[in-house]
This record gives sequence, structure tokens and C-alpha cells, in this order.
Amino acid sequence: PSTIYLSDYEVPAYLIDTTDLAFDLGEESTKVTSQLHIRRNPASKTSNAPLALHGTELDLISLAIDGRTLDATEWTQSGEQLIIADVPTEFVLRCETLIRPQDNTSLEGLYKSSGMFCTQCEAEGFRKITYYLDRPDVMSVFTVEIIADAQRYPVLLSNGNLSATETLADGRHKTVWQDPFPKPAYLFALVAGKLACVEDRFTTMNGREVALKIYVENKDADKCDHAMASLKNAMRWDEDVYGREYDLDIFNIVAVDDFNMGAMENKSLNIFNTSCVLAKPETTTDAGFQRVEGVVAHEYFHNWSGNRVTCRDWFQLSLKEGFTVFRDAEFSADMGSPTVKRVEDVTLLRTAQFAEDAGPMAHPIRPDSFIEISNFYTVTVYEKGAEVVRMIHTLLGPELFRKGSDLYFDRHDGQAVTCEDFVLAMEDASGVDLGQFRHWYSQAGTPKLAVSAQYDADEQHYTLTVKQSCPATPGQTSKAPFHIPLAVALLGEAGQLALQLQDGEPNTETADNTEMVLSVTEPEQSFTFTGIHEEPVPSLLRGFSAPVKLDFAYSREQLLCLMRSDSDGFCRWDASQQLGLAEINQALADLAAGREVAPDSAYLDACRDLLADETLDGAMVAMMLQLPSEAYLAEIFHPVDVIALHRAREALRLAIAIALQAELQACYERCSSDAAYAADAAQIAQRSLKNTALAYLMLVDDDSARNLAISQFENSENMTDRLAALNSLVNSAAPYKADALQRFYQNWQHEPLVINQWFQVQAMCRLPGSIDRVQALMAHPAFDIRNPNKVRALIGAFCGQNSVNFHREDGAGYRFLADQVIVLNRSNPQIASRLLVPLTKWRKYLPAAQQLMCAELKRILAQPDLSSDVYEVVSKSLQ
Ligand code: B3K
Ligand code: ZN
Repeated sequence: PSTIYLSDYEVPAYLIDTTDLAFDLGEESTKVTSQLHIRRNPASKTSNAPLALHGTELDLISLAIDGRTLDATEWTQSGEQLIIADVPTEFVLRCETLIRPQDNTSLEGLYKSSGMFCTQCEAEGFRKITYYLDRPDVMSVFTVEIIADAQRYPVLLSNGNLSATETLADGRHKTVWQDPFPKPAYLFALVAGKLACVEDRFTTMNGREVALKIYVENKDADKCDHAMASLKNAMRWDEDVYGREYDLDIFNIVAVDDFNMGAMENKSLNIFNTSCVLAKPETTTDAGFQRVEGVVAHEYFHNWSGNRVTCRDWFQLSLKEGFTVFRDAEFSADMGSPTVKRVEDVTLLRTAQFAEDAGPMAHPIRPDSFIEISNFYTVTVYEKGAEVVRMIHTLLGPELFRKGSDLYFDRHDGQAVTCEDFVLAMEDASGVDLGQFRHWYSQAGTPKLAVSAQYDADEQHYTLTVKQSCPATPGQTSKAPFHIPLAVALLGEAGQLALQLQDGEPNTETADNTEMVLSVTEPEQSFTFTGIHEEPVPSLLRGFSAPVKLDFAYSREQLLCLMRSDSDGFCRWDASQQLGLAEINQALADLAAGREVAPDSAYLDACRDLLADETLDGAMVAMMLQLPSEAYLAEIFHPVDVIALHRAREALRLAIAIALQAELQACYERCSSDAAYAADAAQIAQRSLKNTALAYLMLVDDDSARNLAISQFENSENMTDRLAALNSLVNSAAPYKADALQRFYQNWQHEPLVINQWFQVQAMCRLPGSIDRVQALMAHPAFDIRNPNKVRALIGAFCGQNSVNFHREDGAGYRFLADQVIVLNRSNPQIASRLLVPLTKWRKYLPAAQQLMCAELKRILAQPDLSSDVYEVVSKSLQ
């Protein structure tokens, strides 16, 4: 496999103005006929370039130029390319190919899922359908004719507007779709199947009537209300916040069972993993409801940030993904609890993304090179990319940011552009210099901010000294300093202090002048605040204003103060996490010395107060009561002793549960309610606090706790509570757990998404022996290794979220993962390479674990026929 470099980018030698496709969908094979109106690209420097089309795994039947069939001497095939040396400057190419969607297990290109035909073309799947210029800067107007059996496939869909339908002989029928907006091939979609349709309407800000349709299997038609409501909210929000209106008369969503990721933003025909569309209280958890809302909005927002303005090349992926994730995060914050959403996003960033940035696959949000682009749909490109857009928003402020996005959309509508074009539009519209800020696009690694403070009581000065550094990452040994927005406030006895920087402009950032965004640009820099009458507690990186690791030597008292009274929700929560970390360190020392684990009394008091305070947001309390996750600890400790950390954390959790048992019980009762289920912020908060209390109580594992869990399991009518109860039972010694698992399966075996949760609960069980259970479940009739959701629920959850069992000292977990990767490498390379990630982090762990993990990576690398996906990840992680 070869490496592709951003620096080698060249404009396409040919353009395709129109693309006419005809699909004849059959059970044995599918015939694809294309007619492409091609012309030389006037902007291309290379004259007389041959026409080189992409295509893989295609059976070529015929090729014709302007009606003349080519003979086999007129074209050659090399790798993924079909080369026609001699073509006119403008012509129509007609091409017939045969493909076999029913055998396509990679779920890329045209494939079958539960009897229906569907497509996934991003990034480079269209070349599995027909020969084409499969690159995002080739944009074309598509007309698509679909012919299929009318009984088996009554619904035939593609992008744009339906322009004709026809009943044909032999029980077949035909539809024709026309999409007026030029688009790259990656946004093409086709669906054919027997599907129910749930319909609604939306009137846009300019009075355009849009038909909204969600297509699902018949049995799922009762699970579409939440997705539909989310879609309408997203459409309105994009009008209100970004001034962006929908641009066609129809918007379709189709749900499919077998899908490599969450969903896909194909123009007017979004295709979704069922897990990101279907929701109802009996089958779906609160987290599931929120995911549906977020993903529906995300794909809808792509209509502007991705489709109307798309990427020039795949190195620019974060142009559409980072921006769209930022947009969907702001939307979800507006629909629910902003602080909770922020803490959830920061948690993902600080675990998965920081780990990626510190590992062998580290890359900037705009990578310089790749072997397989599918490997770069990463938390870095998506989530760190969104943080970079958020920092621009912070530096410009909401009004100038909106001016920038308006300019970006107006300037580049209908174009395929770069991250640089986005930054330039932001700069041009705002007048803010983002010169140094651009390093965020080109440099990988998580910057570290070491902050220290000095209070001068005589001068009434308070000085923050900030040092920034960034560790080396593969291919980047030294880094230029970043432009980092550092949001700060200073907490005094009676509240936040007014901020005035020495030699600075008067602070006008907040109405009461008590919060400020410092622009950190130097390797070392000091900021002196004047008129500070008391030594304050600094509240730093408020709202997590930059994706950095911040280090400040807080005392326990200062952290307790921040945890109790900071007005910034993120900082309050983060203080609780830093205190929790100190407790874990103490517990490690206690266990190592053979002492009993005893949490600090001030920490326990703070937790007790949290539990008793009914004025606080329950979801925040729940998050603050949770100790830093094992995934987060793995980012803090070097090396990571998984088992020691797990034991210390569990012992501490048990000690907390024992100390606070009465308060936890009271909190549990207070949060129990018989109100009808709603997926709103208030109820979600209440359930999350209640179930956090239950999880703690179940650590004590006495009869009273068991009875609570059993009764919650048996009596709750929503999946959030039922699953939380099941989860705490499965992790306890309660004899009832076998019954509970069996009953859960009996009741829900007809609901694949619920059975995925059942697999996941067992895969994540912390108790010894989980690996045997997981292996046994692989043979369960409900498990199917071809279905990515099942693979993620069982194998992915075990290897990625059950550290103590995955890192078993005999290496059985590593061996198991490698075995699965080797199998999946053949059927579905994208899923194989995703699954592999936990092994790539081998350098973090103790020497014995390192050796075992490395041996498994080498075993994978030695396999014949490694996909480019798996090859890239394995070879880079062994370098
Ligand atoms: N754009 C798609 C991701 C496609 C991934 C292809 N391997 C979903 C999204 O980000 O909206
Ligand atoms: Zn996206």
C-alpha cells in the first residue's frame, strides 16, 4: 500500500459535468450503466493527460466514447485505475459494469442489508459501483434510474427529486431521480427495499414546503417520532443560528441495520444506522435518545457544511466534520443542558482524543499524509476539529463568527474548498488575525499549559505565568507555539473579582468584567491583573476554552472551593475530578502499603453536600460524583498499571458508598418518580443521578441494595432504568443476575438494538471471567460478526471499555482481539482497523503487557492479504 501526500495535490485533469446512472438491481448481480459528460479541466496544467478513472472489484462489460465502443487495446487497467490514453477534449463516456452487492461485506459501495439495497460512498466507495473520478473536487449533476422487482423492492430512492416512475414487464418497476445540485460522488446514494415511511412537513423561513420522510422496516415505524422531532428542531435551529435554509422539496432518512458508522449525509437522502434513528422509551436509553438527536442534526447540518460547500480533497475532511460537530454540539447544548453536553464532549476529548494524539497514529486535524483515508475519520479530525472551530468562535465572539460563516457559505457555495478557505473567510469577515492560530491545523499533539500564580499584596497585583509546550508526535519533532484562548476568572471571598490587565484595554468581555479570554501565544508569558485586593483562587480554562492539558498546583482547599462555588460548570466538574484523582493516588498508596482505603473527610463532605443539594442540576451532581474513568487515568499515569488502578478505584468507590450509604439511599428515593417518560433535560438528569446512586449502593451489595436493583429491573417501564439496574446486577454477586439476563433476552429478542445493549452489558462486566462469557456469546444465535453494531457491542465494548479484563495478565484479551481483527480484515476492513485501536496503545503499559500486545500486533502484520486499513494502523503502531 502506498502513502498519499497533501503536498502532491493537483487539480483534476478532467471534469464530469453530468452523470447519468442506470441501475438494474438483481439477485445474482447488478448492472450499472453510466453516461458521463466529460471535458478537460481548463485549470489543469497537464495537457494530453490520459483519462484515469477509479474503480475496484468491478466487472467491466463495455466502454464507449461518443457512441463508439472501445476495443480492449484502447484502455489499460492498473491497480485501482482504468486508463484511457486517447480521449477528445470533450466527450460522452458510456460504461457498463456488473457488481455483486449481495456479496459485499465491506459495507462500502452498493450492498445489501436485511434484504434491502443501500449505499455508502464516503470516502471512496463510489469506485466500487462504477468507474469514475472518485474525488470530492469533481462535482457533477446526477440523474439516476433504478429498475428492480416491484414486490421485493417497492421503494426505490436516490438523491434529489423524483422525476418519473414506470411499471415495467415481468413485475419490475422503475424510478428516475434528478438532483439539481452538483455534487461529488461520495454524496451519491441509492436505496431499494420494502420500507415503511413516516411522514411530516417543514415550512422553511422563506415559506418553502419540505416533505420529511423517514424510511424504516415496518416493525420500526413506531420508533421514528424522536428522530422526526429532532430533524425539525435542527432545520429551525440552522435557520435561526446560521441563517441556513433547506434547499430541496424533499428530505429523506433511511434506517439500515448494517452500517459501518453512525450515519451519512448523502444529498437529501441521508442513510442512518438504525441505532441513530430509532428511539422509543421502552427500548432506548436516555443516551440513545440524545445520540439520535445529535446525529440527525449533524447529518442535516452537513447539507450546508459539507454538501453545498464541500472538501477539495480528503486531507480537508475536518473542514466539514470539525465544523459540523461544532454545530451539532451547540445545537444539542441549546436543546438540553449546555454544561452537561460540554462535560460529555470534554470527557471524550480527554480520553479518546488525547490518547490518539499521544499514540502512534497521532495526526493534525488536517493530516499531511495517509495510506487509507478511512483510517482518518478520527476523534482528532472530528472532535479536536470541532474544538478548533470553537476556539475561532471564542476568539471572534458570536457576532463576528456568524459574519465569518456567512461569508464562507456565500463565497464558496457550490465549491470544493480547503480548511484555509474557512480560516480566511473568518479572518476577512472579522478582521481578527488568525495567522499563528493556523498551527492548530498543521501540528499534532496535545499542548500542555503549565500555569503558576503569584500574588503581590502590596501592589495588589495577581500574576499568572503560562508556559506552553507540545510533545513530539510521529513526523513532528518540534512545534511552533500555538495561539491558545485561555478563559479565566478569579474567585474571591465574595465572588468573582473584576478583572483589569496591567497595560491592557479595559475589559469589556463580560457584562460584569469578571471573565476574560487571555490570548496565549508565546512559549512563556505573564498576565498581571491589577486592583486585586485579596489572594484569589484562579478558575482556569473555563468552559474548556482550548483542547490542552492544563497544569496548576491547586491545593485541596482551592479545589474544594472551585467544586463548591465556581460559576463555570466545566471548572466545577473538573475540580471534582482533580480531587477524585488525588483520592485515587492515595488509595493506590494505601493498597500498596497494605492499608485500608479511607477517603479524605473533606472530600466525603463535599460529596455529601452534593447529594443533599436539591438546587443543583442532577446530571451535574451525577457527573461530579463519578471518579475519573479508567480511560482518563490511562492518560495520566505512566506507565499504566491497569490492574492496580482498577483495584484502587474500585476500593475507593466502595469506601465512598459505605460512607455515604444513607445519603445515597435518600437521593435514590428522592429521584424516583412515576412521571411519564420524557427525554427532556430535567428527567434525564434525575434518572442519571438516581442510577449513579444505585450503582454506588450496589457496590455495598447488601439485601437492601439488591432489592432496589431487582425491583427497578422488574418494574421500570423505560430502558434507561431497566438497563442501569441490569448493569449493576451483572456487576454484583447477586444470584438473581443470571435470571435477569435471561429474562431480558426473552423479552427483547425481537429488538436487535436492545439485544446489542444486552451484549454490551455482559462485555463490560468488571468481574473476572468476562472473556469466557464474551467468547461464548460470539456463538450465540443473536450474534453476527457481519453486523458492525453487534461487533461493537460485544468485541468493541470488551476490548475498549473493560480494561481490567482486556488487560488480563496472561494476554488472553490481546489474543482474542487479534483473532477477531484477522477474521474481520477479510470481511470488513474498516471495522477491523477500528477495533484494533486498543492494541495500538501498547507503549503506555507495563513491560510485560507491552510485550504481549506487541506480539499480537506482529502476528496480525504477518497475515497474508492485509487490507490497507489494517496494514496502516498495525505498521504505524509498531514503528
Ligand atoms: N460523513 C460520514 C462519515 C463517513 C465515514 C466513511 N468511512 C458521517 C458523518 O460524519 O456525518
Ligand atoms: Zn459528519
